[in-house]
Amino acid sequence: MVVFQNADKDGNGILDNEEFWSVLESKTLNLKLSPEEMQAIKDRADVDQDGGITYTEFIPVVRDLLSQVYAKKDNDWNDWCKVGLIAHR
Ligand SMILES: [Ca+2]
Ligand SMILES: [Ca+2]
Repeated sequence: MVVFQNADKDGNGILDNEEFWSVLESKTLNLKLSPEEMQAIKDRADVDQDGGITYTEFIPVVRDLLSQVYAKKDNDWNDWCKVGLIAHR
C-alpha cells in the first residue's frame, strides 16, 4: 500500500505514533479527524499493543476508514487503487 510505504519514513516496516498520525492527517486522505478519533483508531489498529502499527495491523483499519469516508461517493477498493492510495496488485 502506497500510503503505508510513504508514511513509514524510516522504512522499518512499522508505523510509530508520529508516522501513523501523518497518515491520518494526510491531505490525500482528507479524513478530518479529531485527536480523540485518531487516538481511538490507533488503539484499535494496534492489535498486539506494542505501540507500533505493522502493515497487517494497518490494512484492515485503513480499509475500514476509507469505506466510511468514501462510502457516499460509491467508491470501492479499486477506485482507491486508481487514485493512488493503495498499490495495484
Ligand atoms: Ca517506521
Ligand atoms: Ca502493533
